[in-house]
Amino acid sequence: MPEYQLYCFAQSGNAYRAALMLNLIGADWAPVWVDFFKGGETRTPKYRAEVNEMGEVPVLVHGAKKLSQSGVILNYLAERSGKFAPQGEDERLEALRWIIFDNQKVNGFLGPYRFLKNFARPAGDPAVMGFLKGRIDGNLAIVDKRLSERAFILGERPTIADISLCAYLFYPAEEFGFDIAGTHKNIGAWLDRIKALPRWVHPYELMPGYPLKA
Ligand SMILES: N[C@@H](CCC(=O)N[C@@H](CS)C(=O)NCC(=O)O)C(=O)O
Repeated sequence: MPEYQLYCFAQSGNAYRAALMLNLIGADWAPVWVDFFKGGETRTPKYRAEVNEMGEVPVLVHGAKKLSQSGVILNYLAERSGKFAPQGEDERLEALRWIIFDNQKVNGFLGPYRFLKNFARPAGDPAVMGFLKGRIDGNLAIVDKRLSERAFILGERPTIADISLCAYLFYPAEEFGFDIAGTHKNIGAWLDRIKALPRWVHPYELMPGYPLKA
């Protein structure tokens, strides 16, 4: 049995953060596929009782520990492995600041936007999509500006803040209907730097469940 198990599915950028971290640190891990789309597994009483009361992926199992919230998982793995870890109090707080900003305002809007455009039937109401797109544009501009002055979110080396923020950004542009890397040159160059890290793998290859079965 691998040391870590990760409840996840290929289309989840939130889960990708944890899967990517596990891979980048060279952990011994295996995915546990969650049937989110067809089976509605995260909404079942069984999942909520046995896996995660919040009804979400990712969930990381490590021995007796069961952790959810990708930010918590990233912190746990960084502390255990010493890899991609912020150093010292100032960096730890700075990483946490960007992870919360990401969860709420960057991928926190991108995830639902992509879901409503690409997976939901009927697709999202135009007024809702317009609201989300406005928030996405404003917040991606903040990240792009940050990356105009440094190679990675905290400075010259990658940390868990980068692994959090890239959550949805490697998925195909067609799934959003706009090309983030193409229109934000600093984000594009930063994604290339993350892609160049040893053991980087695309979300659709790293986690099970792609393509979706009809
Ligand atoms: N802030 C959470 C977000 C997790 C999340 O929303 N995961 C989605 C999948 S991408 C989910 O499981 N949603 C189930 C639901 O909301 O019913 C994290 O970073 O782990």
